[in-house]
Amino acid sequence: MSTINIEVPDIGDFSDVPVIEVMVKPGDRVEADAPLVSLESDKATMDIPAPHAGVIGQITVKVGDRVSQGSVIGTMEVGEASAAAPAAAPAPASAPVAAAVAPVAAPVASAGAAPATTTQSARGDYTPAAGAVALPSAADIAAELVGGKKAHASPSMRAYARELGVDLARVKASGPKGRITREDINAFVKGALQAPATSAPAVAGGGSGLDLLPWPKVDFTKFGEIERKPLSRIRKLSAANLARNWVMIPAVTYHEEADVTDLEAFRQQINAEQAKAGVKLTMLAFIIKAACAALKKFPEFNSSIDLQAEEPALIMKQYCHIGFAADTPGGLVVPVIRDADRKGVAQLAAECGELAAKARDGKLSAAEMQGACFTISSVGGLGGTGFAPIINAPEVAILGVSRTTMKPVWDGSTFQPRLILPLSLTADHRVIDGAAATRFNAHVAALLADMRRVLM
Ligand code: CAO
Repeated sequence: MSTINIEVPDIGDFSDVPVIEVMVKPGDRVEADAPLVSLESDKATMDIPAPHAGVIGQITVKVGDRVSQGSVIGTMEVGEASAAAPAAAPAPASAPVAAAVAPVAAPVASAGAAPATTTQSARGDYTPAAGAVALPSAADIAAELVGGKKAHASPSMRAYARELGVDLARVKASGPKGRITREDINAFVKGALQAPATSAPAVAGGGSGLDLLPWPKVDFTKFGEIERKPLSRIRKLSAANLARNWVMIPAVTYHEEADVTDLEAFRQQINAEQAKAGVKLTMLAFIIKAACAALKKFPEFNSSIDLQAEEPALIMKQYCHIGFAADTPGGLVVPVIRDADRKGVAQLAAECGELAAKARDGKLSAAEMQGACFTISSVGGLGGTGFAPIINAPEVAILGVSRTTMKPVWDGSTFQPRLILPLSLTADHRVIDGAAATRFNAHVAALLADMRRVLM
């Protein structure tokens, strides 16, 4: 064993740089390149790495001292072999992290591709060729720029945070000048682990979680008068479900048009004939009927994906329960019609009416909103030319229906006025490819154009 001086390596054009953090103490055993001390100039933050593996003898600098290349910051005990070899050429300081806002622009573009290096393996260099540089994550930078919060942390702390998937913008700093220390990150992780499972994800980035910005906090009273209204129970529940479904399902929406001229004429004729009997066939009931037939023909649309099982699988359902979105004063709910495939259009229309009324009165039971295989969201009574509905997980598709309009359709020799119903099918791309979705849509359109096909 021998004692060597720990010197500040080549730190580029910087000199007289203040020490902002001392990360080791006498007696600590460190690996080669482990960060010992952090420096921060007005342009950059950098770590001074251990030149060898060994035991720290003493640290002769403290926070606030200024150092330049060659300054001795302490001593360490190292093995004979390592002392003899490259002591004269200590590893360079780890990559500087831009402290000012402007130079951050370049790392934003490359941060996603930068390897998530641990502090121990980081052999920092000023040249990009070194590869393992401790760049801030996109989330760190974005949060700092957009949220106005600048996380003060050394490269090693950024690397440590990245290793744990911690968003530094959310960590409370306790170090000098508002710096984030290892203890701060540990405390944040501990807090996140102890938080209830329902709280927002505490960690982000690292390729596993969602590297999302924090929700903007705005004092709206600065801009004018406001009124604060509590969210209804339905809105709170559906907000959480919709947000999950929106971010977790790789969904694509496919648009189609159905010529419902003949169907609408038939519907009106039956309604006129049976008005006295109180029968009212609705467009929604016909669409449910057509959807059931299409689900039979394309069974993957009547499935759910089970990714939690040891062996991920598709659950193919042998039943056909259809949900339909109902607008209520409290918010959106989705009553479910059981075994819709076994019911006639009149019965479907009647059940839809009853369930929608119950929904509006807030009287739907939980069972009446469970078990749907496929959902239909019709805004046709209100308007719309097309929209992208959000899949109601664990279903794999949803059909959006907008308002029928009379359109000129070319029949080969002349334009004919035809009643056209816009269909918007959103499908989970993990289960349903674009070709299958388009076939499904086209089939539903063909059924609605001629409901006799449902019998086939
Ligand atoms: N195009 C044109 N008109 C349509 C239509 C369409 N696609 N669908 C229905 N209509 C007309 C009907 O003809 C009816 O008019 P008349 O009373 O003159 O006959 C009127 O709209 C109401 O139709 P309806 O009684 O058949 O009701 P519905 O089946 O359209 O709707 C329900 C029932 C529960 C779906 C509806 O009340 C509702 O809540 N819709 C909103 C759903 C929603 O919010 N979806 C979005 C969810 S995602 O945010």
